[in-house]
Amino acid sequence: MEKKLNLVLFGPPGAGKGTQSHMLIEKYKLVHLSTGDILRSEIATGTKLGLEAKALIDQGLLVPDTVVIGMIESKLDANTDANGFIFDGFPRTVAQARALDKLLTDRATGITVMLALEVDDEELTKRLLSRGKVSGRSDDQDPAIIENRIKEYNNKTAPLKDYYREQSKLRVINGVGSIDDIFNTLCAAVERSSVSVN
Ligand code: B4P
Repeated sequence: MEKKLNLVLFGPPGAGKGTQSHMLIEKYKLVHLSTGDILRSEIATGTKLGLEAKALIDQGLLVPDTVVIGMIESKLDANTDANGFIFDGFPRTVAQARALDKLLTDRATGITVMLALEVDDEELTKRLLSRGKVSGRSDDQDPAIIENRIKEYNNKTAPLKDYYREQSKLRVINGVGSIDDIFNTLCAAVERSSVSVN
């Protein structure tokens, strides 16, 4: 198997996935694949996919699996020379995780580790509402939509921890504290995991 570093950055909405991804890609020279960012760019350019995604995102619901899996596949194929990838906000369902495993196996690689940021609901709501004041993101402004996003996470996404635990790839990281301290903990987990696979 090719020795790429492929990280899944996992956690509830507002756990810090985007924040930490930007620091991790710089340190490990990885390609950042954020399904949330790709969807927001489709919305900004007003594509058909973007319009369909907006209707769901604005209710705090997940976009269909087939849509996000297709987006990830084309990004993998556009970056075949990458040292590895950070999957930020993907996978979010068991179907997405299975599809990702297949896409990577077909390309002679696999997930190195899944880093799961844990943050309590009260702190998540506080962070998202505060980002909503500056980002203009419609899904960050209304406490009822944020509650739906957390519910979607608990129902459809949290079970993925078991999926990666069964593969011995789950690392749980406390996502409350300073951004730099959390980053250092993530890097230590990445380094332990990449030694064990190489
Ligand atoms: P995403 O774009 O993935 O984003 P997110 O869950 O909102 O946030 P993230 O965890 O990245 O938070 P951030 O670092 O920015 O998803 C948006 C929507 O797109 C989803 O609800 C869904 O509808 C759709 N979607 C995306 N991917 C999908 C998929 N695979 N399948 C189906 N649908 C999909 O941090 C949040 C805030 O906290 C920031 O303001 C940050 O500054 C702050 N913060 C970060 N770390 C902190 C810390 N340690 N202390 C204090 N504040 C901190």
